[in-house]
Amino acid sequence: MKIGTREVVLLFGALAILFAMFVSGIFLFLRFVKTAGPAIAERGPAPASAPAAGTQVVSLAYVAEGFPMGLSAGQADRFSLAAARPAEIRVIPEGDSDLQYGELPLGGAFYPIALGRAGLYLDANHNGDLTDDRGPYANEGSGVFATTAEVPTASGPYSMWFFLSNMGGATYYAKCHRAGTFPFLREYKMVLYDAQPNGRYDDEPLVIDWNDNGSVEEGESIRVGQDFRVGDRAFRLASIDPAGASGTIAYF
Ligand SMILES: [Ca+2]
Ligand SMILES: [Ca+2]
Ligand SMILES: [Ca+2]
Repeated sequence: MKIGTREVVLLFGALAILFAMFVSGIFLFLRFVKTAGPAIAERGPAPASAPAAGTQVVSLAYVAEGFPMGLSAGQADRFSLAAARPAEIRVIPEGDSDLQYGELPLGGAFYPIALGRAGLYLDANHNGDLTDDRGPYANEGSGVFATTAEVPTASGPYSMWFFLSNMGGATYYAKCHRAGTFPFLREYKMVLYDAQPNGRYDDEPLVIDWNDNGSVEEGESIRVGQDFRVGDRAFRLASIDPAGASGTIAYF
C-alpha cells in the first residue's frame, strides 16, 4: 500500500490532537491539585487556645486557713462523748484520767478522741495510745471547749475548728480548703471547701471565680456531672477526688 502525502498529513494531525489533549489533561490535573491544597490545610490542627476534646486533671493544693470566696461553713453531724473508756484505748495521759471519749468522723474514718482538763487528745495514728500523737489541743474558745486541730488523715492534713455544741455532743467545721487554677484562655481561681464537713470533697461544688472578684456568685459553683461553658467551648466537671487533691474536667 502506498502512503501518500495526504495520509502523512492526516497521521501527524491526529498525533498533534492526541498530544494537545494529553498536555491539557496534565494542566487540568495540576490545576485540580493546586485548588485542593488549601482545603486540606484548613482542616489542620485547631488553634492553641482551643484544646482538643479530652480530659484534663487540675490540681488543688491544701490551704490550712481562710474562708475562700466568702463561703460559709456548715457544722459536721454532732457525735457524742462518754465517760466509758473504749476497749481500744490502752494508754491515757497521766494526771488527766477524767476523760470523755468519742470518735471523730472524718473522710470515711473514725479517729478516737478524748477530752480532758489539758484539752483534746486525738489518737491520729490509731494505736490506742493517746500520748504519742500531736496535742493535747488546749481550749481556745470562749465557751465550754473549742480548739483548732489539724488531723493528719491518710490523704493529707485537715484543719478543723472542733467544739462542744450547745445542742450537746461535739462537732466541727473545716478551717482548711483546697485551691488551684483552671487554665483556659487565662487562669481562673478555683477553690474547694468542705462546707458539709465530713472530710470529703467529692460531695462539694468546685467554685471557679469567673469574674475574678474573690466571691462566689451564681454560675460559679459547679457540681460533679455539671456542664459549663467558657467562651464557645463546653466543659463538664467529670469528677472530684474525695480527698480534694484534684478535679477532672472533660473538654468537648
Ligand atoms: Ca496514738
Ligand atoms: Ca463534704
Ligand atoms: Ca466571682
